[in-house]
Amino acid sequence: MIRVYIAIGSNLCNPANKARKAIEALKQLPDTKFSDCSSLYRSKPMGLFDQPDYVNAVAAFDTLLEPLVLLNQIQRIELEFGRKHTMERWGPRTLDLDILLFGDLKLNSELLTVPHSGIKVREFVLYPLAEIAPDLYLPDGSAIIDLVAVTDRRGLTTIE
Ligand code: A4P
Ligand code: MG
Repeated sequence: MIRVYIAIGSNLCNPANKARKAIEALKQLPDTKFSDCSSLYRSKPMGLFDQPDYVNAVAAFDTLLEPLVLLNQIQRIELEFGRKHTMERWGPRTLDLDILLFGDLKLNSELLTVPHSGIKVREFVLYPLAEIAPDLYLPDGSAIIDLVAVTDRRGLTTIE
């Protein structure tokens, strides 16, 4: 089994509820065993500022799925949550699921980039990731705690 980390983001239509339901949907993935999930975090929008705050979280799983099959599965869940793929880049979204890490795999293809291109600079990814995997190293050797230490929270707060 390969350890994968998935980022969950939502900022429309009761995002905290969406995030919780997305985690439940991810737990149903075939050939995949849920391991852990971070708290839910409220974060300031990155990119376009004139949009609601986000709710973000990170979940950890062990999977037998191939990377592109996993991508396909999480895109199916996004669509089930009413995600419209015509949406503006960095604009508001009902549910965004991104593969942050797929074991130690480094891949840069048209369909899939892992580690996720934003992983090292997004506070709403690094803090929840460090919560569930404080000893984690990225495939390039950087320690998650070192990345967190140099990353501003930008108002990131945990949700009860
Ligand atoms: N793709 C490539 N690599 C991956 C990967 N590792 N995981 C491809 C998932 N997908 C990956 O994604 C576009 C294409 O990226 C997919 O078809 C897949 O083949 P998308 O989700 O359809 O488009 P998007 O959401 O507009 O792009 P992306 O890159 O997911 O958006 P971002 O960069 O994640 O920005 N602010 C806060 N506070 N919190 C957020 O969660 N999210 C965004 C979305 C903006 N601002 C935010 C947040
Ligand atoms: Mg995405």
